[in-house]
Amino acid sequence: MRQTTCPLDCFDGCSILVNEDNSLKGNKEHPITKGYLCHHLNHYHSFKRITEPKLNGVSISMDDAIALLVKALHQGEPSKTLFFKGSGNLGIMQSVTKLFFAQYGAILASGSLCDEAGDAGIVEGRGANLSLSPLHVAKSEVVILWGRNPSITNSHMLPALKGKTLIVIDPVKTDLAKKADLHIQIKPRCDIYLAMLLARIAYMEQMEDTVFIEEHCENFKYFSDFICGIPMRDLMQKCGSSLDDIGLLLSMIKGKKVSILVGIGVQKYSFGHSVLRAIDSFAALLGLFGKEGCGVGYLSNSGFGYDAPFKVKAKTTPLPIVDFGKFDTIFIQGGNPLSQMPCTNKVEEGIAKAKFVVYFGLHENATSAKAHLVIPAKSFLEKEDLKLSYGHEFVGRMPKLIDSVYGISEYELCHALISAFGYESLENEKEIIERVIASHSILKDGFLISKTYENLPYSQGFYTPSKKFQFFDELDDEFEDIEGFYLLACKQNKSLNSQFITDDYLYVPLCLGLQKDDKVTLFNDNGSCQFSVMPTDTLRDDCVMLYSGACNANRLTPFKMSQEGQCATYQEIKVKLKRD
Ligand SMILES: Nc1nc2c(c(=O)[nH]1)N[C@H]1C(S)=C(S)[C@@H](COP(=O)(O)OP(=O)(O)OC[C@H]3O[C@@H](n4cnc5c(=O)[nH]c(N)nc54)[C@H](O)[C@@H]3O)O[C@H]1N2
Ligand SMILES: Nc1nc2c(c(=O)[nH]1)N[C@H]1C(S)=C(S)[C@@H](COP(=O)(O)OP(=O)(O)OC[C@H]3O[C@@H](n4cnc5c(=O)[nH]c(N)nc54)[C@H](O)[C@@H]3O)O[C@H]1N2
Ligand code: SF4
Ligand SMILES: [Mo]
Repeated sequence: MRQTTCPLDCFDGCSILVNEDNSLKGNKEHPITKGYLCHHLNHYHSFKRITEPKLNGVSISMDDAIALLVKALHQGEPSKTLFFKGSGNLGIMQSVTKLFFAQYGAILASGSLCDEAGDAGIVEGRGANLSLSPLHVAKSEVVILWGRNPSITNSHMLPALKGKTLIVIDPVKTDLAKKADLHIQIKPRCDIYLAMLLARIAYMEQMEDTVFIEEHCENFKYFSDFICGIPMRDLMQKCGSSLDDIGLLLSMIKGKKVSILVGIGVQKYSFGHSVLRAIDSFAALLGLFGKEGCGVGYLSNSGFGYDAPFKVKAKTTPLPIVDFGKFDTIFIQGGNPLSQMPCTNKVEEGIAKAKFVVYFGLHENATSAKAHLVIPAKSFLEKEDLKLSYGHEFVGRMPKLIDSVYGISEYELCHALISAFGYESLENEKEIIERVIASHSILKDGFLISKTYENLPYSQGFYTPSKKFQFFDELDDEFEDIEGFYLLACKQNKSLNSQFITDDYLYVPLCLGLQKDDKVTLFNDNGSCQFSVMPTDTLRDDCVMLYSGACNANRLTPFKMSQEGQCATYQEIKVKLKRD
C-alpha cells in the first residue's frame, strides 16, 4: 500500500495510506495516527483546486506563466521584490524556493503569524523547544491544557487524555473544558500573572523540587525574589482568577506526573515570549522536565537537530508587519495574507500598490483574487517531500505518489527560475530529502524518529550554554486595557486556517441578548466591520470570538509585532460592538 504523511499545519503529522483509487485513509500501524484522519484529509479530494495558471483572470499555459514571472524578475529591482511564504504545507521542500529568491537578492519575509513569540520564550529558558508527544503525555496523571484546544487542533492527543485528571485554562468553555475536572475560565491575556501566582503559592507551600532546581536550573533566587516582590493583591487582581481555583489546581497536581500542553492562545500578545517563560518557570519550580509523564509541550521546533537544507543569506523584513506597499513585485507562496495577516486594511492597501503580485498555491482565496499572476501548486501527493512534526517525534516521508496533470511543484518552479537566471543548479530532490533524514533520524520499532527523542526530552539537561534552565525574572506588559471586548482568534474543526470550510460568524456571549444572524459592527482604531452573530454560552461576558479563516477575521487585529520572535499579536487589542 502506498504511504505518505499529512502536509498540513497541524500537531499530528498523520501517517496516510493511499488506496488504488487515490482515496486516503489513516494508517492503523502508526503509533500516533492509529487509523484516523480528520475532516480535512478525509475530504481532501473534494476541495476545488486551481487547475490552470491565470494572468489577470485569464487562463494561460504554465510555460507562459513562468516566462512572465522570469520577465517581471528580470525587469524588476531585487530590493523591491518580496518573497512571502505561508504555512499551507509544512513539508521541508516548501522552502526550496528561498534558494532562488535569496540569490536573486529579494527581501524575505521572516518570523511568523503563529507560534514564534512563545517559541522565543521557551528557547530563552530551555535552549531548545522540544515536543511532548501523545505517547509521552499518555504516561501522565494530570494534564493541563493551557490555551490549547486539542479536540479541534490536535485530535490525536485525545486518547492520551483519557483517564487523566484534566485541567483547562482557557477563556472559552471548550468541549474539553466542559468535561474537565477544573476549568479556569481565565480573562484573556492574564496567563502570565496566573503562572506567577501559581509559582508563588507553590513556593510558599514548599512544593518546589529543590534537587531539580539545584542540579538543573540557574537564577532561581532571582525568580523567587521577582515573584515574591510583587504584592500578592496586585498579582491576584491582574490574574483575575479566584484563590479557590488556584488552591484547587495546586492540590490536584501536587506530587503527580503533570503534563502541561500549551497552545498559541496564551501568546497572541506583545509579551508572548514572557508568558511561555513564566509557564515554563512554574513547571521548572515543580521539577517537571526530563521525567516520565511530565513536561511542558508547545508547538515545537520540528527541525531541531536536522541539517537545514535551504539555509540562505538574505535581507529580511518581519513578516507580521511587512509593508507590502514598499515592493513592486510580491511572490506569495502557500499563504493567504489577505485573510490571515493581522490588520487586513493595511495589507489590502499595500497589495493594491504593488505592480506585480504572484500567488502560488493550491486553492483560490482572498489573496489569489487580488494577484496578477496565479500559479497552481502540485498537491502533497504529487511531489517529493518530508514532514518533521511539531507535535511528536515521528518523521514522515512524503514520496510522490500521483502524476499530476496540473500545477507545478516548488522544486520544479525553483529549478525553472534558477535555470532562467543561470544560477547554480539544484541538487536532486530525493537526495536532499535523504540527506536531511540521515542527518538526525533513527529507526525505533520500525518507525523513523528524530534522534533528539531517543531519550526523554531534557532528561540529559537543557540546551542553554550552561545546560541549565534559566528562570524568568522580568516582563514588560505594555497593554493599555481600555473599555470593550477582547476579540479572540481561535481555530475550528472544518478549516485549517483559511483552507477548506470556514465559519464566518462572530461568536458573542449570551449576555448581549443577540439572536443568531443579527448584524453588529465591531470597531477599533484599526477599522470597523459588520458581522453576523452566533450567540454562545461558551464565552465570558467580556469576549467575542472569530475563527481563523473567517471572512474579515483580521479587519480589527493589530499591525504590531511581538517583543521577541517576530510574531503576530492578534489579541493585543480590544474592540467595541454596535448593534445594527
Ligand atoms: N482543525 C484545525 N486544526 C488546526 C488548525 C486549524 O485552523 N484548524 N490550525 C493549526 C495551527 S496553524 C496552529 S498554530 C495550531 C494552534 O493550536 P491551538 O493553540 O490549540 O489553537 P487556538 O485555537 O489558536 O488556541 C487554543 C485555545 O487558546 C484559547 N485562548 C485564546 N486566548 C487565550 C488567552 O489569553 N489565554 C488562554 N489561556 N487561552 C486563550 C482559545 O480559546 C483556544 O481554545 O492548530 C493547528 N491545528
Ligand atoms: N484572525 C486570525 N488570524 C490568524 C490566525 C488566527 O487564529 N486568527 N492564525 C494564524 C496562524 S496560527 C497561522 S499558522 C496563519 C496561517 O495562515 P496562512 O499561512 O496564510 O495559511 P492558510 O490560510 O492555511 O493558507 C495556506 C495557503 O497555502 C496553499 N497551499 C496548500 N498547500 C500548498 C502547497 O503544497 N504548495 C503551495 N504553494 N501552496 C499550498 C493553500 O492553497 C492556501 O491558500 O494564520 C494566522 N492568522
Ligand atoms: S490535519 Fe492534522 S489531524 Fe488532520 S490528517 Fe492532517 S495531521 Fe492528521
Ligand atoms: Mo499556526
